[in-house]
Amino acid sequence: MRKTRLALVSAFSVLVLAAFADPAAAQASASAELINELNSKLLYIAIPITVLVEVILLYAVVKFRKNDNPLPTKENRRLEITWTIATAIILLFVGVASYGVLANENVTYPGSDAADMQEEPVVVHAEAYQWGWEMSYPEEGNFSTGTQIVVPKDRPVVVHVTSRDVIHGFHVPELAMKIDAFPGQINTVKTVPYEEGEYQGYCSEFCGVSHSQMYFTVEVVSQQEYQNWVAEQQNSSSGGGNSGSVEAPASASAPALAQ
Ligand SMILES: [Cu+2]
Repeated sequence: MRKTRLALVSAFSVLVLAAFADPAAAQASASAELINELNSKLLYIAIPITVLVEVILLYAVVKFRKNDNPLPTKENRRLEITWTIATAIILLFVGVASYGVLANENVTYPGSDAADMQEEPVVVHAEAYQWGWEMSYPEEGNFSTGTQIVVPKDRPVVVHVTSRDVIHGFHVPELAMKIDAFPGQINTVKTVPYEEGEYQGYCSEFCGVSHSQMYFTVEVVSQQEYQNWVAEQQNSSSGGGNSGSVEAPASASAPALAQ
């Protein structure tokens, strides 16, 4: 019995330590930071509760395994009040913590009027169609870049997402950006990218035979690189060219599946 208890206590301690020792990895965007932090917070609550329930269960199974004459539990008002209040406090914490994240404009964008951004955002228009994407920059001369989005680091980015035909989905998992693309409607998603790099995006709503080829890329670059890129795009679009001259569009690097 002592050994079992010792084993359970050590297992519990290891779990708790592992949960807290997990280093807060650098997050790719403001949205990813909010969502991943909430996830960890909820995990810190869920792990002790899970362990506690399992310990009580195992204890009861072992302790009463040879009980031939089981008696019903007596009413214990104090215990009932305790677990009711404890549960209420935990649920309240979960609710408040989740609402705080859900109400953040980097998770649920409230619309252009409600958003109070300190810095002028980069605006990207993303139009989905069967089967591809047409990205454009309406506030930079409306040039199109095919399946390529380029945005500067540490500046708000607003993506207006719509569809030409059926329902698609705009999803960039690493930046924690996801929103449906509806025909005849514009849905907006916002974030602030923190880490330079190339992020894979794709359609998250099954939309037909070539759904799996609806890739796009989000490239996060420095402010200076972004300015240069915009100037280059504006020059090439006024000269008759159109799309992504910096690098090949995502569809070229994505696995080419037979149509
Ligand atoms: Cu699609």
